[in-house]
Amino acid sequence: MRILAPLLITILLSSSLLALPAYADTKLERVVSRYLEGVAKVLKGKEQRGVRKAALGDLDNDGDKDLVVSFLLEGVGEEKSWGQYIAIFRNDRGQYKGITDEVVGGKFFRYFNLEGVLNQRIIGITETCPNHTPQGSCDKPALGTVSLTLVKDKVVERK
Ligand SMILES: [Ca+2]
Repeated sequence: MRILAPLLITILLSSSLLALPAYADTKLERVVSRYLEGVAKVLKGKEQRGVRKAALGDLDNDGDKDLVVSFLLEGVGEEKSWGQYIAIFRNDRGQYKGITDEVVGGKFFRYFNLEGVLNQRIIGITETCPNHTPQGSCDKPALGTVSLTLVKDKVVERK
C-alpha cells in the first residue's frame, strides 16, 4: 500500500476528485496499478516506489476529468537506467481506462515533474543537466516547461 499513498494524497490535494466515493478510489488505484505494471513488464523495468504522481483534468474536452499519472521505472533500455513516463486514463462516464503512455524523462534525457492539467494540457516542469551528466545529479539544472496534449489518444509534446 505504500506505493498508493502518494497517488491518493496527490489526488486529494487536487480539488477535483471530491465527487468520487471512497470505494472508487480503491478501484481507480487498482486500474492505475494494473496499467503501470503492464508498462513496466513491456519495458522490463521496475517501478520506483513513492514517486508516483497524479493529476486530474479534462484532456479530451468532453467535460469530465481524466487522470494523468507520472511514474518512474528503473532498469529500462539498453543502458538499464531509469526512465520517467506518464500514463493517461480516460474518464468514460466515471470509469477510468488506461489508453496510452509516453516517456517524458530519463537519466540521459531530463527530469520531469508533473505539475497538473490546465486547459487540456498536461504541464510538466523539467530539469536538464548539461552535456552527458546524468539527470538529477547536477547542481544547477536548466529549468523548463513542457506542455503535452492528447491527440487521437496519443501524447504529443509541445514546446
Ligand atoms: Ca475528459
